[in-house]
Amino acid sequence: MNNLKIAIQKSGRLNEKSVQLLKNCGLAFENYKSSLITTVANFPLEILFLRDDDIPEYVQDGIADLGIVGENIIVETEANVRYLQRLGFGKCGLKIAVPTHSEFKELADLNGKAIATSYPTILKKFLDENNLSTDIRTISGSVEISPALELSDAIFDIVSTGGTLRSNGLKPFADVMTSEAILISKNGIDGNPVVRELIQRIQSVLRAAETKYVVLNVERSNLDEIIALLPGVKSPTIVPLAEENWVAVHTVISEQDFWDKINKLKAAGAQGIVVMPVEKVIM
Ligand code: PRT
Ligand code: ZN
Repeated sequence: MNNLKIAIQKSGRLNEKSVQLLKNCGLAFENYKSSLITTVANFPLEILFLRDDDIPEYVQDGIADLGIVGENIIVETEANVRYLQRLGFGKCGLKIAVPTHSEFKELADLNGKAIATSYPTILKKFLDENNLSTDIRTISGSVEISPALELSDAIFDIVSTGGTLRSNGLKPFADVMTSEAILISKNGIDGNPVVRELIQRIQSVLRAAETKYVVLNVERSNLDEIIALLPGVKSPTIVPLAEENWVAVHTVISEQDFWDKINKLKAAGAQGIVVMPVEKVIM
């Protein structure tokens, strides 16, 4: 049987995190900078390195079985693929932006205007849903300079920090969609044991990323209060310390829970709090 193939971005914003995710899943591979395809040494998988724009269609057509790509590209290409797992990186918004000092106030002000974008399909759907008759100018790059060149009145593009908009004299006007990297597959391979194993590994890595291992010291008399504060933990490990009547509490909690509870833990007598990263969480 041929190995499965997963397509990831060859270079660009999603490349490094995609590679890191697969490596954190215990997959051993190298030479990925110079080749188009590489074989994983310890798992029945090959990795294809492609331009992100090609990934959804390659997966739809079965040239790759799996892919990691931004949701914006999946929606724009209208590829018929399955969403297996949201991956939590490559997060961004797709927004309509207008010149900072322009008169645009409400969506209807876009009627009769021109918007430059590299995402005409997503934009057209949004304009149609809002009954707007706006001219779409499809361009492949440097969308953000088109209003200054009087090629359009507004733009529709990816925004992350907003810095690019600001430095081009633009401001966000309408939020159209949010996006993040997604693990996709072609149809009909859900039951494949290799796919199931890979999804399980990815999920354990994702859970670990939001989980912390916390150790704290507390006097025995305060222990019940501390345990009551630790959310969702069935049985933290309690270890006696050399100093009489003191114990160390070891537990695993989400980073968010930790920040929510830290002050209460200190008020309840927790001392010497140490927080450590977790590598995998198997459920
Ligand atoms: O070569 P290839 O075709 O594979 O890559 P690419 O150049 O088309 O894409 P790349 O690597 O730039 O982005 C890959 C994916 O990352 C995108 O499809 C999105 O899903 C995701 N992503 C997340 C982003 C951003 N954040 C992002 N900020 N993609 C692009 N940007 C650009 C944006 O277009 C704008 O020019 O960054 C600029 C805005 O950033 P801020 O922070 O100034 O707002
Ligand atoms: Zn691209």
